Amino acid sequence: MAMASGTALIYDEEMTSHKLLWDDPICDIEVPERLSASYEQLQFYHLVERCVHVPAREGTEEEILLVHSSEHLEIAKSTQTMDEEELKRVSGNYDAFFFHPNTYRCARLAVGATLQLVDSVMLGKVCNGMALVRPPGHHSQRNAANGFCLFNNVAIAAEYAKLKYSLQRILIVDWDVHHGQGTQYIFEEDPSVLYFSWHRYEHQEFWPSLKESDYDAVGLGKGKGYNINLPWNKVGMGNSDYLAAFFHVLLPMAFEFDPELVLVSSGYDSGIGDPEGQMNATPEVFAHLTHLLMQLANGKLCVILEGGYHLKSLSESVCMTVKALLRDPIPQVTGEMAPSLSAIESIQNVRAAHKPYWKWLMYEDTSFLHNLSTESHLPKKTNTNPSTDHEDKITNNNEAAKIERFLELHMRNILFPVPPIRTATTQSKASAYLLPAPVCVVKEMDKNEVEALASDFYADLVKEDKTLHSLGSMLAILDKILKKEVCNGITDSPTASASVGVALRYSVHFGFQRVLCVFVGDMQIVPNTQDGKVLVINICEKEQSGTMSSKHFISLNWKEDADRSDFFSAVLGFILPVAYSYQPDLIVIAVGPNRSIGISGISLLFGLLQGLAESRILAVIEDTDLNLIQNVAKALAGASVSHSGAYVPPTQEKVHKIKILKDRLQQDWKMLQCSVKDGISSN
Ligand code: X5A
Ligand code: ZN
Repeated sequence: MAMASGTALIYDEEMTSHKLLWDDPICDIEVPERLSASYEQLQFYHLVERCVHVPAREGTEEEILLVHSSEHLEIAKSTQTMDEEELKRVSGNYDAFFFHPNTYRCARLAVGATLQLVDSVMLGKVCNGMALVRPPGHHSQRNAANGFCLFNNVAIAAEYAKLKYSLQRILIVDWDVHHGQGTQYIFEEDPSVLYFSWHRYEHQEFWPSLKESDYDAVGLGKGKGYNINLPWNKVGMGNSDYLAAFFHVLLPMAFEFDPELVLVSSGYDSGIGDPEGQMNATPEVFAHLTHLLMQLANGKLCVILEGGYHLKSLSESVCMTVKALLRDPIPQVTGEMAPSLSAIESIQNVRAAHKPYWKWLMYEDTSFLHNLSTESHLPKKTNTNPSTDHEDKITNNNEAAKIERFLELHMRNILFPVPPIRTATTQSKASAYLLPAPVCVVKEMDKNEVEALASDFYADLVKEDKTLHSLGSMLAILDKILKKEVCNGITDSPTASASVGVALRYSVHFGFQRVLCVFVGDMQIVPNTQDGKVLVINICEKEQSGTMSSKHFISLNWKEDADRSDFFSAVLGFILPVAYSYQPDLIVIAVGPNRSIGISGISLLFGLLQGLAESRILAVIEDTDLNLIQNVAKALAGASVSHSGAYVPPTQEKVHKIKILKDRLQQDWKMLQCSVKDGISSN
């Protein structure tokens, strides 16, 4: 089957007909405008027309019964002909749910829309996609509606995909701010579905206030280890907390699990401004979360709407998600890149709870940490100055309007035009024609142009004519990246380190403040004189002498055995956190000879790092291995790369090496932090 491309979008206006018919201060946030506002914002950014429109359909009774009891189905069905009084009475049987005469029809459309998305992805009609649905699903249980949810759309989709496509491993990522306890109950004994949820918890104070939402609920029976709960014990979690959760909990597990399909229970009540979540994450972080998940399951990713109650925050976050699905370069994530102490505590605890079940955690020194920075033993704050519901509503509305204005400005600040060309190379090499089709060939600079542009930068570096010659290709591509005519590019050079040295000087001279430079293989690295403006990560086999090592020069001695790819854990647990801490505005990756890292590791590195620096990556290759060059070009051009089976957990020795580096660097590169044991003060 040809490599699937394209992004599906499913939206059916009929799902806006489900609405609350009476006064209910708990349910009145789940409004039809959640759907229409999201869709209108997608139209505003011209994202709708770039997606493949897939129609919704009704889920069949048989499909609903994959997860739910026939009693539950029959009750739901019976509400279609009820009058308001009866609807209110039936709704009262559940915790936070309302029926409308068209609710049953909408819920069946929500199920069907989700299954249409799964079919489109599994049949290769598209690579990924998003379904905008109402009512949401993740609180719904076998026999009960709950928390605005009637049928569990995502859980039904997982059972459906297992059955119809014989899938053996499905990952569900639930980034809604509430715990999808419904989904947890449905799969808690099922090792074929890995369920990850983070959620506002506040030591069980926050709805649904369940003991089983805590980090120690790891699954039951055969499903032990396949339920991951990351409880947030404080409000105000932000971009770096969410990214840290991905780096240090979800992603290593997900790569070890190696799913064949990823489903996202995509609630945006975990975003800034949401009245339920009270969190701080800004819309662009959802583009990053999406991008990170796109590296799994050969890119097969289905995003299904759950919660999200601040209309502006919701709709901008939906747009950022779809932008990432479409493989547009994504905005840099804003804010201080350091997880909060409370987030680190939660991350540490869930890692400790899962240590028995995951090979990658085997040698990590994880230990539980209880209530170090929390006041959980104090009684819940009582309202000393009681204000009326009415006053509360006014304060909340003011707050919501403030966030709305903030987001209007924020999005204008971070969004940028997408360069017309994605990946560039030059004709310098016969192999150019062997590169994948979307790579665009640009003209290299001649000797005079090179001299005029960069003679100040290479005099001491370029000792050989062949190096000078290769600069014509490198500079042509770099220049187009800097001028935002292309996103990324690939060039070969007989002396990559000298070429990279010139590239770094040229970029800094051009005005770039933070260039991340990754060397893979044995290379004579040009000393970094651009203090702080370049961060070098050197992945080599040879042990480097300690003299060069500093916060801006990190040497990672890593050698894979012939058939191993244990480099994955270094990328996820070390390189990625350092890169996100640094927030580069350009990335240069040099791949040289004697590289001890396999092609799948290198592809993963390119895939993941594209989430940074607005996707500005220059690849300089000093290796004539055509397979390598093609794979790097493919990754840069945005093809999803299969890492299936490539993940191998690291040895004790490797884990120890990373730990030493982490301990040394986590004060400087704070996204490395995943435990509070040493080096972090607890205030
Ligand atoms: C889907 C979702 C929230 C229910 C909150 C009830 N439900 N207090 O976000
Ligand atoms: Zn929610």
